[in-house]
Amino acid sequence: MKPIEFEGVKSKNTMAFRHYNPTEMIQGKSMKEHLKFAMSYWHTLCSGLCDMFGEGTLEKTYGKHAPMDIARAKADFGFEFMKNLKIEYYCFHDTDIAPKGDTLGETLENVGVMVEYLAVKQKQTGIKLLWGTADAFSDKMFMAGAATSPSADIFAVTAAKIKTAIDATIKLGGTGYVFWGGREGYDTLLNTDMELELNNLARMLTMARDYGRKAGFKGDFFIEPKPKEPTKHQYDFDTATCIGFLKAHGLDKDFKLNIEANHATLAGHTFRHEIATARINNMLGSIDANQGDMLLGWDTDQFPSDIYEATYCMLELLKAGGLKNGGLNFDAKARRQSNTIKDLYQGYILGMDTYALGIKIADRIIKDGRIDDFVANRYKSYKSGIGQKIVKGETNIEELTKYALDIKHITVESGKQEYLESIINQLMFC
Ligand code: XUL
Ligand code: CO
Repeated sequence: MKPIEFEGVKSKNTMAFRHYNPTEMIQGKSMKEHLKFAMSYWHTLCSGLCDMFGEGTLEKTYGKHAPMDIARAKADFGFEFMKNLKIEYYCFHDTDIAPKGDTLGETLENVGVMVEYLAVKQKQTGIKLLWGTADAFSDKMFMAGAATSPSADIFAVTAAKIKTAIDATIKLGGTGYVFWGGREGYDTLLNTDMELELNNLARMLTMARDYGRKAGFKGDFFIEPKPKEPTKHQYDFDTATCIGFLKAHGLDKDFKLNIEANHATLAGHTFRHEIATARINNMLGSIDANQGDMLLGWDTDQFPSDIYEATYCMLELLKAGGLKNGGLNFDAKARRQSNTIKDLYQGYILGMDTYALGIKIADRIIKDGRIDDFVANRYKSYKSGIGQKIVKGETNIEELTKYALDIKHITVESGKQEYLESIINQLMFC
């Protein structure tokens, strides 16, 4: 496979970048610094593209038979794949990189062996770990949750897996550690002590944070919200819920959000809403870049192709001043019928170009200034007079009542949504 090159917008080659030009400068930083693309180990190197109704359609054993040989071959393929795509980061679960052993001890040992192997690969290629995580959802022992399991033994096993994954993240220089509470939720309150489960979840996050800091982890812990699937009701429902939970348990200084596009839509929000909620709370951490299908009610994890979504995401990121310890991880898989390695390359190229075009348009929107000016002007009544007093906390309900009684004419101006949308289209298709 030849490395994928930037050929520019005139190119019709779907095995080349038309927009992603790593060294192109936007607002004083190169595209690759802004975007920090990452490969998801699980979808890219492990998933055989099976679905609930059928087996996999793409073989992912890399011509090997013994589990540890497959694990090493997987890593070899992955690093070659990232090099070819100019992707400088990756993300993994413990279970992605190493096979399960006969005992928990053996499983964790396998992780340790593969961490050494990955460290060498990183050194050889300059590719870095963005974030690590523990899979505490796929094994059947987690059927009723991990940190929120009714079994204290499962809580302990979860702790052991998280400790090992934090150690792996530190060893490999990862700048983030993710918690996605896949089964941290419930299907029915008839069998659930929600109060104990939520407190146990906080206990686990607190222990993990304390251990990580003690062991020298300087990066961010991330929570990845998702409202449902696999459980009916997941505790980390959306960004606002997670922020409330983190603040209630004193975890908001160490934790930020890892926001996934498809999870946002499952929660009934736009992707931009979730990112903006994290941004205004100073808790925007990282992005899982993918998209869902509006006609399917589950997490389809498709490669992002929606330029509007990518543009609004990049607009928020630019406003937030970028992602410090996070990046754009393609938590995305090719469709089941797209079952060749070439499809996988084309999926990544599509996703990377979508975001590269998105940041170019976001930059145009900011430079054009009409949208920002409109919003600033819409709230101008808070810049002086009574509005300024409200914002500065210099008034009270009695003074406001007196003021309101003296108002002669009230005008609420048009919100001009159509005007604003036409500006977006002008800037998008120029
Ligand atoms: C599942 C999901 C996970 C997390 C990491 O929907 O998004 O892959 O990103 O556990
Ligand atoms: Co994800």
